[in-house]
Amino acid sequence: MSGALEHRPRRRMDLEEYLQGVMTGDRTILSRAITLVESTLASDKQVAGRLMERLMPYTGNSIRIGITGAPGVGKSTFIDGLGGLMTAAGHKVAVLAVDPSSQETKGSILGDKTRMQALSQNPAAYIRPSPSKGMLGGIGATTRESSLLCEAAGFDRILVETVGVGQSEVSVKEMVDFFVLLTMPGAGDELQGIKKGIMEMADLVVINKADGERLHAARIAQQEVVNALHLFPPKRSGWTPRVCACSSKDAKGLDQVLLVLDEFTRQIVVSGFMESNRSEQRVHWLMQQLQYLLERHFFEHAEVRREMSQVREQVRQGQVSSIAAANRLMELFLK
Ligand SMILES: Nc1nc2c(ncn2[C@@H]2O[C@H](COP(=O)(O)OP(=O)(O)OP(=O)(O)O)[C@@H](O)[C@H]2O)c(=O)[nH]1
Ligand SMILES: [Mg+2]
Repeated sequence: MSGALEHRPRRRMDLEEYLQGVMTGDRTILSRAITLVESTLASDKQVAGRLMERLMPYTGNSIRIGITGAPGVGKSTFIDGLGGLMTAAGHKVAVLAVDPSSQETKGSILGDKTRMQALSQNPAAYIRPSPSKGMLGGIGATTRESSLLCEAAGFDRILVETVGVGQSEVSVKEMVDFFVLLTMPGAGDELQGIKKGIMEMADLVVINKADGERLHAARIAQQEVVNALHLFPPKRSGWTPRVCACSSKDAKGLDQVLLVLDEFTRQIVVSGFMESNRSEQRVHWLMQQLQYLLERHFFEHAEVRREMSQVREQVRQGQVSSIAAANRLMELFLK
């Protein structure tokens, strides 16, 4: 059925078709539903909103896992291996790759598919690159909805890959249960600065590429990270972060990662953190959504749009202060 749909010119699907398709796990329709929630067209937004509303009761039955790390550290290869183990254990795996560079380098989406070679051929897996930069609402604004769609489609392991270079991992942290930081031997300087902030968020740090001549360095790196983690305050979840070493390329050590994930899940389900964390995340999502809507309505407001370029010019020339100008535009909006 999916093939037939793909080759026909795209006709608009109605809400019931989206619903049916997603709920029966039809991948083509799932993909179109994700495209729908990513759309910035007002008419699409409306259908997307109703679709999400109807599907919400069928979401939540998954473990959401965020995977971050510097470019090239091996995230996709890691997910390829880990996802394979998950499907072998009977799970259905959805991978959402949030790629901050995909706006500029269109090639990286293709790159990700090829780097997840096994998983992209796996009938129990679904891989979807997500736009991020340049999207209204910012990184991850639609990734959350995409992951809910995947849950409604029956995927019970959601893996979100994001490059740890800025804000994206913070947004991803806000939508997952379990947060993994991938690093590699010789990346010792990563313990400084921004990486430290990311490491503090991690439930698990994986030293990847622990193979070949990097094996020894991997052991050292592992100890360094263990030491670094001791310096952070205890987590709200009560979970003590772990450090694993693995070779995604040789599929070594990935089973250990799954064991840690299982232990983590058991612990946060029992303690109630899983539920309370998801509740907090829903509130966070509400606030994000409000910000997005306010911003959109503001910049689409007819009067604001009419005045905007002139006001910008006045500010540029130094005739009006930025604050006074912002206040004036806000008055127009609120009138
Ligand atoms: N030796 C070794 N190489 C690895 C391992 N995992 C990944 N690589 C290699 O590292 C390179 C980058 O791997 P990717 O999986 O694409 O890394 P990534 O973090 O997803 O990269 P971006 O998505 O571009 O940020 C590829 O050439 C992989 O073959 C590993 O465990 N050992
Ligand atoms: Mg990748």
